[in-house]
Amino acid sequence: MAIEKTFAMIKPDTVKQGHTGKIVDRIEQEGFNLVAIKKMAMSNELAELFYQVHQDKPFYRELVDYVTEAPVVVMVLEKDGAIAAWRDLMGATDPDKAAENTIRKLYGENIGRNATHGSDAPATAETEIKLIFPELG
Ligand code: DAT
Ligand code: MG
Repeated sequence: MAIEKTFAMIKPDTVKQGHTGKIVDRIEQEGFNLVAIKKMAMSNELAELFYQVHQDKPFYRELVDYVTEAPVVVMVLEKDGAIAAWRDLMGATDPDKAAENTIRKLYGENIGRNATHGSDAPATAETEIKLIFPELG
């Protein structure tokens, strides 16, 4: 496997509930290098761009409203096969279907409010990192 970077986000309700430290601890335990981390408020414009691929989905507006309701914690994670590794650690999109002890199983409320985000492919990871961490460019 190759060393990869992925983009990770802890969504607003999960941040508000005080789960950030536990999630970051878990990320480090799993051997990811925490390349960058910051807490930020996503503007409506940024959230719309970030979720552009879902703009025709029925849940698009709900998704944009969710990630803009309070600050998020965003990260760049690095590891061998980081993209799949972070998605594995998060668990399935629907927390009810996520494996035991995955982050979405532990902290997700439902398929819409599912605690965290992770890039799904190398091209997406690059786009998301550039959009949210322009200062790393
Ligand atoms: P993932 O975040 O696992 O990559 P996705 O890219 O298919 O999942 O969807 C992006 C987000 O949209 C997901 O994290 C939560 C929301 N979402 C997906 N499917 C949904 C649905 N059926 N109803 C409501 N929200 C949904
Ligand atoms: Mg996705």
